[in-house]
Amino acid sequence: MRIGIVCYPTYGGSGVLATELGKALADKGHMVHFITYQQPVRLNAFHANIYYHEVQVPTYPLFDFPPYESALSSTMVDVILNQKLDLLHVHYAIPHASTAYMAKQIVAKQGRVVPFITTLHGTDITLVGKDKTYAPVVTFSINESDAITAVSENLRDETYKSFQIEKEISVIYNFVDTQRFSRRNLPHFRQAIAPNGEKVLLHVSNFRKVKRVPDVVKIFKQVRDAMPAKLLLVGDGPDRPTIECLCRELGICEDVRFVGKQEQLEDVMSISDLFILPSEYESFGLAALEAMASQVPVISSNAGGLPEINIPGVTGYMGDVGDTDTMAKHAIHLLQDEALLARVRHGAWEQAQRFHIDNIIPQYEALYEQVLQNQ
Ligand code: GMT
Repeated sequence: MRIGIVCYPTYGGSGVLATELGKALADKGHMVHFITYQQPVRLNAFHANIYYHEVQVPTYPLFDFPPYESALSSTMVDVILNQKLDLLHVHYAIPHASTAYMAKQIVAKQGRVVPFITTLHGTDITLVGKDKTYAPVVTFSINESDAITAVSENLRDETYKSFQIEKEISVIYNFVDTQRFSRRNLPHFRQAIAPNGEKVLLHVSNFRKVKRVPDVVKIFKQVRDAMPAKLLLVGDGPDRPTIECLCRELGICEDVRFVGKQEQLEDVMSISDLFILPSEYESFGLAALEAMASQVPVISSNAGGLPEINIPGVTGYMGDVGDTDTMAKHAIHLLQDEALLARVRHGAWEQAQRFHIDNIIPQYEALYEQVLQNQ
């Protein structure tokens, strides 16, 4: 198939998932055309079946807000017509579903029928999409999609609760490339981070409010009071100054390392003992799944879709949102019991195999086939 993929190219779960999906589809022989405003972060190697079309947004002094949606729809039209796309798959509803709808209408005038599939990822529904300003367009464009998918049962249910959706939403879970995310022995790296045999706790995110990164720091403080430990914070974002202040207040700066946005996430995961994700909401928690594949147990909140992947006592433990005491207690208990830790590490790894890329990609392919047959 000739597939157009539209996503946010930045450091974030939906863009990562969309890019990994495109790469996997290309490996299976499909022609994949990424349509984004910059090179997606994980699109970092040449592939004969992958094409990249950059959305250019011309500016003009009249525009306080350059019309990105118009530029995106026009680029979609151009790629559909010139690359003879069979379908579009857009990730994150805002504004990708409405721009796909517009492109579909335009090419229809030229006799081309090109369906579009919308994948809902989380905040497009639970935070931004619900905002009254966007809700009518989001509802309309989701309903106009030829197929809709959500990355967890929780997100599907939240979507039905928040919007008047008249169509079926299929759940297709996030996936992980277990070859890439498999634990490797990296003694030099581990030694550099934890020179005295300290336990290594890890958090990866875009440091937005919804991630509750200050809770990660509070959990870490309790763990560090109980045993020698280091905290690695991967990513960056608006909450960073608050997090730095909290580390200073708690007097733990020398044991907390901000390592920025990392390409080689699999290496960081390979030297970690626990992954911490205390989010306010998480439709799925792709980074937690990547940690599990790397045999890193997960201490998380029980928000959103997290209970669909993090199984207490099997892959890690959970606590209520904001209950840092419970999450810290679980972390300490797990790190102090070597036998339990080994069992949970294995449980995490086993759970990740359920979400193996080879199990999930055929679900998207089957959906594409079905959508094309329905035209
Ligand atoms: O987590 C983020 O803030 C990034 C966000 C995105 O859309 O880029 O991630 C969402 O999509 C991921 C991939 O499907 C999910 O694994 C994340 O759980 C989800 N984030 C939230 O729901 C907060």
